[in-house]
Amino acid sequence: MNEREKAYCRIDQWDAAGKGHRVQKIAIWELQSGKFNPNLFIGYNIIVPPEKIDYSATNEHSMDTTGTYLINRPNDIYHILSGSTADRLQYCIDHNIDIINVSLDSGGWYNDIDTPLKEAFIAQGGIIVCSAGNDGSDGLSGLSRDPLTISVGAVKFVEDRIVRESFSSYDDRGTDLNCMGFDGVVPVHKSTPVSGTSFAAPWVGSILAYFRSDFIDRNGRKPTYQETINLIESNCIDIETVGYDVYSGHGILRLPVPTIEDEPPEIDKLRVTVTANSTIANVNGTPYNLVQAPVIVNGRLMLSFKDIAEITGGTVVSYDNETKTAVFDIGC
Ligand SMILES: [Ca+2]
Ligand SMILES: [Ca+2]
Repeated sequence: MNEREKAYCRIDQWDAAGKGHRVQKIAIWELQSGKFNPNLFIGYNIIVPPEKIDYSATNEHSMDTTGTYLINRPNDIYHILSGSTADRLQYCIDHNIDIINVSLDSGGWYNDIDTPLKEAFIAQGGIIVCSAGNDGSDGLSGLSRDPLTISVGAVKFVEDRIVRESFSSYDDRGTDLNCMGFDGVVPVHKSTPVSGTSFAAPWVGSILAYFRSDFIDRNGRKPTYQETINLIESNCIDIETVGYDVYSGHGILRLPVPTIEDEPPEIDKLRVTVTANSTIANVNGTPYNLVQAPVIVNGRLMLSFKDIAEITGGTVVSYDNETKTAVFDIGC
């Protein structure tokens, strides 16, 4: 199981070619009451807030969503979100999250999402992937209907054919549904398939992680929202009626065949100039405001750890004043 879907989407070819393997940060956004048993995912990079951990949970939606990502993207970092919608978006902005996955429940639960924070997340290159819903006929709702989210319906293999799942909600406005992903796949922590657009969304999100990782290798930066949309539109296999349609959007998202000329070009070096006692630095020709002016110690120019982390695209996650320990996420 899963091999056929991976082969169809050319994930096996990209893995063999070593393409798209730059680590992406993926946030799993589910209901606050969702449980998570991290013991089912030992060896993977999963960050779970303490209030979400429930060791008795064995079959919860957030774990199936995460386990579906791990089929294709075992080396990415997964953040299980909690708190208010504003808390979650701020967390994703602060931690430079690449992809937010909303599989439970896109329809109706998150209508109160904070619009300026959502736009700030998208403006820094983040993408929100949503399940279309399993109502079958009444159109997308909630976050899935949001024009800025990537809304995903479900297809599956039936013998040698790919068919749309009859429960997969379609798009009564003709503008919201972006593409289709596979459900009926087996998450890494289970032995039976999971079905629903909840698991088609992580399938598409994991393919977007390959695309986005490869884009960063080529361009030295994250793709913008529009560049991600362009990647989706130019890499979907059209199904149902010709062209965009309300049942399947642009079609099934699939990676292109990797070719020799896909060798990533060398990324430009980061050139940083700093001056003692000045908070103005120069990063690749552009003025940059430092948190703290560099000072000369024993004849050497010392730049603060926080500034080094942030110039290279990272963020300082925490600092323990007692043990003098800093934790930072390195950027791309
Ligand atoms: Ca949408
Ligand atoms: Ca079509």
